[in-house]
Amino acid sequence: MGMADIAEVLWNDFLRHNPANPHWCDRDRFVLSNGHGSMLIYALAYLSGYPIEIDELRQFRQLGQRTAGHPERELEIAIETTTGPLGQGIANAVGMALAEKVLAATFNRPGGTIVDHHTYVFLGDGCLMEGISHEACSLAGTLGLGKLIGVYDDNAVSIDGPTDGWFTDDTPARFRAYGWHVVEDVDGHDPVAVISALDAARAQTDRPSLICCKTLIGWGAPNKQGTADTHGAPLGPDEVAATRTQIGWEHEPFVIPGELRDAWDARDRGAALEAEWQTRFDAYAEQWPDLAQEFQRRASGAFPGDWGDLADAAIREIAAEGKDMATRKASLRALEAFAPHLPELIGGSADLTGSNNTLHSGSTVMDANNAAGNYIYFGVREFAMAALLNGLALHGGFIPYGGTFLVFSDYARNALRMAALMRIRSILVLTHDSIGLGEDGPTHQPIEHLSSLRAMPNMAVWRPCDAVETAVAWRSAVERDDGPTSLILTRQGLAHVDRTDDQIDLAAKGGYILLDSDGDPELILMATGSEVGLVLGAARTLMSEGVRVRVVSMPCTEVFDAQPQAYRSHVLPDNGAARLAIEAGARDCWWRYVGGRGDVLGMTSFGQSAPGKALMEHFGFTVEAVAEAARRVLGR
Ligand SMILES: Cc1ncc(C[n+]2csc(CCOP(=O)(O)OP(=O)(O)O)c2C)c(N)n1
Ligand SMILES: [Mg+2]
Repeated sequence: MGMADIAEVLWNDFLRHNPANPHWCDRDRFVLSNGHGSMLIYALAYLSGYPIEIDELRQFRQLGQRTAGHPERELEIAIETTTGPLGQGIANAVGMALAEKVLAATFNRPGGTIVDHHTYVFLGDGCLMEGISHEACSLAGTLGLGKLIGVYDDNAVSIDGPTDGWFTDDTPARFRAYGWHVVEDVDGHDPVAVISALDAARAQTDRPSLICCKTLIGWGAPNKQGTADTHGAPLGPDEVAATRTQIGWEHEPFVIPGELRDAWDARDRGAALEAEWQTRFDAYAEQWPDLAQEFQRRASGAFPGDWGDLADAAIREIAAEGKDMATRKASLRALEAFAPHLPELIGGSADLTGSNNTLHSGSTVMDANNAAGNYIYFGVREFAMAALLNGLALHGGFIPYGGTFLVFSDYARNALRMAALMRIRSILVLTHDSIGLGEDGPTHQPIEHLSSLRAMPNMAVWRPCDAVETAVAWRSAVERDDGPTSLILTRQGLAHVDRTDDQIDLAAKGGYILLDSDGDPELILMATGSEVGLVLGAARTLMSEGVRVRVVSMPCTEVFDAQPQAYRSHVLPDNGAARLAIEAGARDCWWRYVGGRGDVLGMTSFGQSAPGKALMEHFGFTVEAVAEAARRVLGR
C-alpha cells in the first residue's frame, strides 16, 4: 500500500514491457527488492494484463499458487527474480543493469540500437541495512550503470518498529558517495513529484540514480498506517472497512471496475513497443546480418552449432597434453579452450584474479570507460559478486562466472542458494579447496564447505582431480541450463591421470571407474580432487598385496546421483565389497556411499598453518595412511 502510488506512476507512465511477451529481450526490468510486498507485484501484473487470474490473488500464499509469500522467478507474470532475502534484489538489479550495458556496447551500432532498456528496482530500509546493498551499489556507482534506477521506500519503519533506534544513515549522502545521482525528499504519494523524479533519473545516463521517496507504510489504513503493524499482518475486518471509507473504494473485494482495468491494461501499448523494437531490429539485421544472428543466438541461450564437437575436441586435446598442474590452473586451461567459442561467458573475481585464474587471454576488462568487456574486477565483494552473477544470468545473453576462495563461498552463500532455487546458470570458481592450500592457515582452509554446498538442493559441486576432469567439469557447468555449479579447485599441483577415451566420456557422469582389478572388487576406494592421486597410489600397493581393488573417481556426487540406477550400481556394486572414501574436507556427505562396512577418511577439525604438504601428512592424507585404512576396512 505504501509503494502503490509510486508503482502506479512507474508502471503506467514509464515501464516499457509487453504483458503478452514477458520474454521480450529489450523490456525494462522491474525488481521488487523489498519482496515482502509481493502482493503489489501480483496486483501490477494482474492489472497490466499478464496472464494471472484474480483468483490467484485471492489465493495469496496458498499451497501450489504462483502468488507465493515471496515470489519465485516467474517471468510469465512479470517476476524477474526472487526477492525474499532483503538486499539481493537490488544486487540482482545491478547485475541486470550491468548486462544491459555490456550487451548494448557489444551489439549496438551507430544508427542501430537494439539494446536500450532500464532496470528499475524498489528497495526498502531492510535492503539498505543489509551489507550487500553496500557491496552492490558501490560497484554500480564505480561502473557507471546509468540505466539503473532505484526507488527507496523511505517509510522509517521495519518489522521491529520505527527505525530511528537502528537505522539513522544519511542515505542520500551514502549514495552520493558511491557516485550515484540522488533525488531527495520526494513525496511518494504525490504522482507529479514521482514523475519528475523519474524524469530526472532517466536523464542521467552515466551514473545510477536513487530516488528517495518518503512514504507511509500501509497508506490508506487510517488507524494503522505509518506503523509496523501493517508490515505483514492482515489489517483485520474493521480496519479494512475503515480503509475503504478513507480511500472511497466502494467495490466488492477482488472486483476491479472495467474502466479501471482498461486504463491499466498495458497489452496494446506493450505490443506497440515491441513492434517498434522489432522494426528497429529488422533494419539492424539488414545492415548487420551476422551480428543480428549472433544477438538472437545469445538472447535465446542457444549454443553455437558446432559447440559439441569443439568441446569434445578441446577435452581430448587437454587429455593428450597430459600435464600435471593445479586444478585452478587447469580451470584457466579449460577457459582458454572454451571461451573463444562462447562470447557469452562473462566473468571475474572478487579481487583474487591471479589466485583464481579467472582471467583468460581473451578477456577484456569491463569498466566505466569500456562497457564492451567480458571481465569484471568485482573487488572484495563475494556476496555482491554472486548476486550480480545471478542478475547477469537472469537478464539473459550471458553465462556468468566468478571466482573467490572456497572458504569465502560462505560470504556469498545465500546468493548461491538463490541461484539454486531459481535454477540460474551461474558458475563459481572456488579455488584453494582444502588444507592443501597450506600456509594461509585455518581461516583460509575450507573444511565443511564441500559438504555444505553439496547439501544445497540443485547446486552441482565438481571437485576434479586433474586437468581432464576440470575441463569436463567446466563443460558440464556451461551446458547446465537449470542451475548453478561450484567448481572446487586446488591451489597445489596435481598429477595427470591417464584415461581411455571411454573414461573421459564417463567422467561427465560425475562418478566412474578409474582403475579396476580383474574380477569382482573386494575393496572400493573412492575420492575426489587431490585425494584421487593418493587413492590410486594406495590401490597399486594393495593390488601388489593381492587385493582386488576398484578406484572410483567421484568429481560430482550430484551428477552421479542423477544417473540411472543401473549405471550407479555398475560403478558401486552391492556385492559386499568393503568401501573407503577419502576427501580432505568434512566427512558428512560420504557415509551414504560407503555403507555399513565402510569408512571415510576426512577432516574432523579445522586445519593449521603450515606448508600444504606437511598438513596433508599431518592430517593423514598419504598413500600409506589410505592403504592402512583400507586394510582396516578389509579386516586385514
Ligand atoms: C535477509 C533478510 N533478513 C530478514 C528478512 C525478514 N524481513 C522481511 S521484511 C523485514 C523488514 C524490512 O523492513 P523494510 O525494508 O523497511 O520494509 P517495510 O516494513 O518498510 O515494508 C525483515 C526483517 C528478510 N526477508 N531477508
Ligand atoms: Mg521500511
